Amino acid sequence: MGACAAKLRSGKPSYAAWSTIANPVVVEAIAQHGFDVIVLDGQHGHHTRESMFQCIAAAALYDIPTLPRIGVGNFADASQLCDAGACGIIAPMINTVEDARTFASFIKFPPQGERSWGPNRAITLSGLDRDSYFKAANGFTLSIAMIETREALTIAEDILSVPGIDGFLIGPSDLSISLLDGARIDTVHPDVDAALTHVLAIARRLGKIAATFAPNAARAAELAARGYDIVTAGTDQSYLSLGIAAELGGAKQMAAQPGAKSGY
Ligand code: 3PY
Ligand code: MG
Repeated sequence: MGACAAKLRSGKPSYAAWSTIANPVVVEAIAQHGFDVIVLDGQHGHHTRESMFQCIAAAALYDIPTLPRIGVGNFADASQLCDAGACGIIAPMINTVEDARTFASFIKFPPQGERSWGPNRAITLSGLDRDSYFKAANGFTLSIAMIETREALTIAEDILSVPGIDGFLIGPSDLSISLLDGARIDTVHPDVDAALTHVLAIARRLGKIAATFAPNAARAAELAARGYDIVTAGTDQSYLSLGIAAELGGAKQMAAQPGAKSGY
């Protein structure tokens, strides 16, 4: 867990998988492909607290850290998922300084926050003893606040300055809906792009982690090159679609070439 936080703060881009299918077998399949971290989506994905507990363990088998995304305002889940061994938590719709303070308080132990003691599995996964975990946990259990409304963007510096907030993740879909006053979803609209640059600059100044969502490899590469610390590259549903298209397309192509051998 300490290694996860260090990696995400290293200044080198980390590629995140985005898991929506609430099944540890799928997470194990994803974990074999070299992602740095796996987001478990409990806001719009199908994950429940139970499935996240299982998937944190499934990813840990491959030494891959996990960042669960909780539902809006489900801060109590945030503490419990840290107890279960998550490397940190992504909280959607952090729109006020008060939201940010409350979120951080559930992630950090006193005196910084109010996280209640009980990290049963996190201690085992961290390899630390009780006292060392208690001493170090506030430094490596990450609170990532989602900035995805006009309101949040306006006070991004204040949100990121809240003690105990470790970084931000821009949700480009919701942000575009908000910035375009509900007219449409346009994740590459110039205003969204300007927001990506603006909040990244604030994070660099304050020494916070910068993360965002990219729906595909090309956008992920672009955002990594711009200096983002964590970029997603698609979701498990897109990985499935790409794999299916490649297999089915490949089969049809082979079938059109009589005599081609599979080698199987
Ligand atoms: C958004 O784009 O709004 C997200 O929450 C990330 O997918
Ligand atoms: Mg969103």
